[in-house]
Amino acid sequence: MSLSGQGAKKEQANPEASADNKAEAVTFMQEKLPYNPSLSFEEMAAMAKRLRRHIVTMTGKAGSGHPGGSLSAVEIVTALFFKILRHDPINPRWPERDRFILSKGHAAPLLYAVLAERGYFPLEELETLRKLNSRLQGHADMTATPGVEMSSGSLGQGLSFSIGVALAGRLDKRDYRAYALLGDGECDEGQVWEAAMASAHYKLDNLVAIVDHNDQQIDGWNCDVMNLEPLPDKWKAFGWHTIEVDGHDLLQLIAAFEKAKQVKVKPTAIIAHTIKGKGVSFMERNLDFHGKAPNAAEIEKALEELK
Ligand SMILES: Cc1ncc(C[n+]2csc(CCOP(=O)(O)OP(=O)(O)O)c2C)c(N)n1
Ligand SMILES: [Mg+2]
Repeated sequence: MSLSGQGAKKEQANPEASADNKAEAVTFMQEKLPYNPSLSFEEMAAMAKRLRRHIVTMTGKAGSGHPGGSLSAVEIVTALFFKILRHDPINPRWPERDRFILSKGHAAPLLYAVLAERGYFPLEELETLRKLNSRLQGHADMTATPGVEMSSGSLGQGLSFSIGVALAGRLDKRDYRAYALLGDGECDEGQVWEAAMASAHYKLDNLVAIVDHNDQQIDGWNCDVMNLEPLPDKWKAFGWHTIEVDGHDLLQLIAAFEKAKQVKVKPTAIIAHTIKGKGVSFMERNLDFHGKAPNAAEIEKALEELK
């Protein structure tokens, strides 16, 4: 899809807002952004903490949103956006960019936090989460927000979308890679397994699926709602190269992403063992915070822990 095509569509929907947003974003980027920050391990760990603070404050300010499943995948996106992805915030639709597809779309606060920190739009915009006319709605909109590759939120679809992206790269003879982040509860969806089968069939070695395996979903533990185990064996049986990591260990994640680049003729699944609500003691493994924002006292306590 051409960039101009997308922009034109957006301008048709709301010409004024679109023009304003574009001007603001470009000015900001040109003035303030480093093109390619090369963070040390310590700086990446600090960045992960900053992302957690953003998730807490933006959902708190919005009074709604999904902190638990956003917090569990913080290290995954930190490793991707600050070490692995080939991308350019100044040119979000660069045809050669690697694609990050957030299939578990309710973790939009996480995506917005990392996009803002990486320079796709101003950090101050995070405060507009879920507000009228904001580009940062409860579930991301690829036609509105720079850096968003897919409008997601209806679970189960992101891997199928990523297959299209990966096949298009092959047809266009481009060497970009596609990374899809799925929830483990999301893997209850049959469409995930149709996509898993198709990815192996088409030998998509430019495709990586990361499963945020926090063992919980909207209202229960996976083992009670729908037993997924043995999850890594299932991906293997579907023809994927499969790697298990501690999903909060940046070094393990980076090593897994690098290993995936070497794997030929099959896609790679990274099963990242995580904790829902990670980093905030009273949110960890607490399903109340799957889809509920922290109140003022909780925000204060969380930010104290995330200093
Ligand atoms: C097709 C579809 N069904 C139901 C929902 C409602 N829903 C939102 S989040 C969620 C639970 C997802 O669990 P998981 O994938 O494990 O996410 P995480 O634990 O990372 O938050 C559900 C059922 C949805 N968004 N889409
Ligand atoms: Mg889960």
